[in-house]
Amino acid sequence: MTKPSDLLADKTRGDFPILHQTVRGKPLVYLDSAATSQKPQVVIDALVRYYQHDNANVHRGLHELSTRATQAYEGARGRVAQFLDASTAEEIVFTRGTTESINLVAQAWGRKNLRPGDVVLLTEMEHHSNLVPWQLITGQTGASVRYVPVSGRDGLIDPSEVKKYLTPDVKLFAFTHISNSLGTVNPVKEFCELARSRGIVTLIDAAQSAGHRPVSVREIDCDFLAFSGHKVCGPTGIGVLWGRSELLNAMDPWQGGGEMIASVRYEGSTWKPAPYRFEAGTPNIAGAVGLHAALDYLDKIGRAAIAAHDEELAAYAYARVKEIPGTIIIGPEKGRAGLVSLALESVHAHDLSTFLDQQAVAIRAGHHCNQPLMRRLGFHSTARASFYFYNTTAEIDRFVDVLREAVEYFK
Ligand code: 7TS
Repeated sequence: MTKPSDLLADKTRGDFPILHQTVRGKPLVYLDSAATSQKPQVVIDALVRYYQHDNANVHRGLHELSTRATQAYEGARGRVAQFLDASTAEEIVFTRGTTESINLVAQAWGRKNLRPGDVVLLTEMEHHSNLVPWQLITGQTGASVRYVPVSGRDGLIDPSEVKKYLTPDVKLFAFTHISNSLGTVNPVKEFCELARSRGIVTLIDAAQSAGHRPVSVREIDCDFLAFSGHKVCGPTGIGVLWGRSELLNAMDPWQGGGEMIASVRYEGSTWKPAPYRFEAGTPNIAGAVGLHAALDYLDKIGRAAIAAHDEELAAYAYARVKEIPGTIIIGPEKGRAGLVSLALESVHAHDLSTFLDQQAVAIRAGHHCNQPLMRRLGFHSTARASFYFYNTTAEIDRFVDVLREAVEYFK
């Protein structure tokens, strides 16, 4: 097995203070970036600078600090639009994260457009956050949810299956770009084309993809796309919903409050246009500032280079883990995103992650908010190592060595 180049990690690791620590006396090996990425110093600095110099509320005051805060917040919106290759900043709604973005569409779009007998189509590999919001809104509207099946433990979705499931009663098709437990990269452009030709609205969960590969909403030609700041080197508590202007402006607000209204009378109110009608109350201004810095940082590295690094590390990890007798890896062998989920015949995933943690190797164990998928594949839980551009081949080697020790220990 040829070892991947560590060029990108060598270039960037110095930017992440958190990675340079020992845990229980051993150097930290952080392999949990699918849960949340670490933050480079430039992002931490941007947050501190904002609070030290510019902090004020947005869109309301006419004083200098409020003007600066508003400019920073709206500047971040423009930066996100550029990041996603969107046509205007008005298509960017700031939310708390992917979960809130999807709930927003489920509630605001769903309430207006779903009727008894309608179907929301999902896939079997969706994260709970692209599943439960649809169960809620279909329960409220009398519509129902259907799932395009996953092929099996190789974790693929066949576009011809998608075609079969895109029946005339389907009003919206929501699916993940990259599966957080399988590492599958779905052909999103093809899925959107199939839906569009049938007049079906599409939503892409880009939580695992936006910071890991170039994502252009124009090229993919979807209707909605959601991602989280904290998985793209940004702060927690800030996320994005991108939506086509005409769809956003046809939706009613889902939360009411300050700053989202055009006018309020005791008898009733009218709304601002999108995106403001969806941003009730004081937003996460510092989060948007931090996200702006994160996107600048990522694009300096280059998302195509990040994708190549992810894929190389994943292929290397896959091959090395497979050498260990008794391991079952779920998800595709080729073209996988930067993660490897595995189950061991002899060791429970939680025991495994505790054992790894004793050696300062941080992974995630559990159902990964994919309970129905785990059940469908015949597991309660798996252990997942996930990678980003700052991870090295040596870290994967360390992970595999400790994994082997665990197998011996629990024998
Ligand atoms: N969609 C996918 C595909 C995800 O992986 C996650 C988070 C979400 C949505 C939700 O994102 P949030 O930022 O709103 O929470 N995934 C994981 C994970 O794999 N481990 O921890 C969180």
